[in-house]
Amino acid sequence: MYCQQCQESKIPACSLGGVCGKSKTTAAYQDAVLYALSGLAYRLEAAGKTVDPFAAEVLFATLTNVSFDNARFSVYLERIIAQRDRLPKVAGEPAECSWNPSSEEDILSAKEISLDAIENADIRSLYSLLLFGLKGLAAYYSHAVVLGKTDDTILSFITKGLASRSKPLSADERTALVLECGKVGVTCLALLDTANHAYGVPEITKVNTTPGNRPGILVTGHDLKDLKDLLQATQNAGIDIYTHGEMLPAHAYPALKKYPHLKGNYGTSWANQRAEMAKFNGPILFTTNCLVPPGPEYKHLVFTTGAVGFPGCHHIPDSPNGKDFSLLIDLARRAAPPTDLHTPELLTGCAHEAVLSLAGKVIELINTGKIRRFVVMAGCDGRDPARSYYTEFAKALPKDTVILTAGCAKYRYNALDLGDIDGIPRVLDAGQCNDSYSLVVIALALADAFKCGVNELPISYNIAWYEQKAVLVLLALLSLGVKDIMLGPSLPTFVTPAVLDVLVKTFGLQPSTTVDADLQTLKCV
Ligand code: FSO
Ligand code: SF4
Repeated sequence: MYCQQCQESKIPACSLGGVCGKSKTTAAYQDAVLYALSGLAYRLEAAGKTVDPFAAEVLFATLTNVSFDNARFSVYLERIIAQRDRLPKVAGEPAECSWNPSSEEDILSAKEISLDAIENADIRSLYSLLLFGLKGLAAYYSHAVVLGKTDDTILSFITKGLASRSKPLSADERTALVLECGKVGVTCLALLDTANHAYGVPEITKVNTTPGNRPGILVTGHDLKDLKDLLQATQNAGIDIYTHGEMLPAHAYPALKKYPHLKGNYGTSWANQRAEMAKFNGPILFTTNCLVPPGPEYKHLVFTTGAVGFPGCHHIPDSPNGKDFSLLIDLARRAAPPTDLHTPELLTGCAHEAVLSLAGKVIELINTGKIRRFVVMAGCDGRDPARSYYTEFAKALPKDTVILTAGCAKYRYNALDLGDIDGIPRVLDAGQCNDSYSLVVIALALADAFKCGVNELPISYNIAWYEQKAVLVLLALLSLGVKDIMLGPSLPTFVTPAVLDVLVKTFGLQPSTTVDADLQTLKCV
């Protein structure tokens, strides 16, 4: 096992099991499907074809905290190999085009499928950066596909990226692929933004966090369609639906907030789920990451769907007639109401349309000096105690600064009462990490209004990363020319000193340090 893909990676890699709970066997299955996908992509590229959305689902399943289900990885692997073997062989093709394990032992003993089989550390680092960006891209693309939006140029790039694994490319060529991944990432985030409008334009919305006295179902992850379908299936069922973690921004969509039994949000970020979910009392639906191996108090209440999987938990598969939530609903009917966690009301829905409808006022506040700076504090939350830095940073920001956020990073400061500036909230939550595009649209609109480049704006970036969607968002920002991004709470272990040097020299990427020093560096004080 050699996994470095998330911020919790041991140094240099998780090798005996993951901090995330991933076993050596699951890690081997994930390596196996990724290796086989590269072989499939190589043959598809040679035939002038692209991977299909199934490949995006497989990539999504290998993202941190999505699937721990070896049986499903085994089914994925068979399907990838069958697809690959129907394609013509290519002269001089790499070993991944013909790898065909016949047992779990074959998978566990295959050294060549692991990323550390790529001997040159810098080439491995650049391919890792690309592969992890591709995982984020595939996750966002899968969300868009579910809502009926597709784009073949994205599948074409996923094919090109996966096929590059064993090609004799130079470091410069691999760097170019990484940057191209960011560019395609912007296209994909824009596609997803359009797709999410299936539920209307997000509105700035206050979200209740006090549970009612009926039993409920807790919905976590990022898949808005699963939530919508469940809301539809539970009308008049005598139960309430609650959002958790990255599902909080769902309350801002007109087509979702119209359901009176969408009762509120329960709990905070994914990192606190074991303590919080044990108190929910009713069933929990995981539509995407982040899934933490559940504790015995509530494991029997955990349902997964989409790419998510955990052995021993009930999985609700896709179906042409719609997903069957009946078991989940039956269980909810017999549950006790959620235990009150006594968390404050939250604000969400500050996506680009809502913020830009206030653009006149925002520009006036900037011109009069009442807003001195915006700080983009988007990204992920996590278990690392060092992440209390983000709470302290938010608290220490002067009162004439505004935080722009998206993703679960916001849970480090969205319950603080940071007030407003002449009615503009000091924490503007654009939504999920899936909605990071909103922050780009806001920045580009301000650059347009002030007739300057995006780096001349009074905006600083202090991004928190955890998993591979954040890698894609970072690459997307770099591809748009955003400079001097600060990244924390620690730099990826998969980035070698030489690769980091390129990122520092070309983009001014910098690690976060201490609150006081970073407030200065980011021109916040
Ligand atoms: Fe968070 Fe997890 Fe949205 Fe990530 S729930 S950490 S970037 O998977 O997806 O922000
Ligand atoms: Fe370790 Fe993160 Fe990989 Fe899990 S996903 S095995 S915590 S590097």
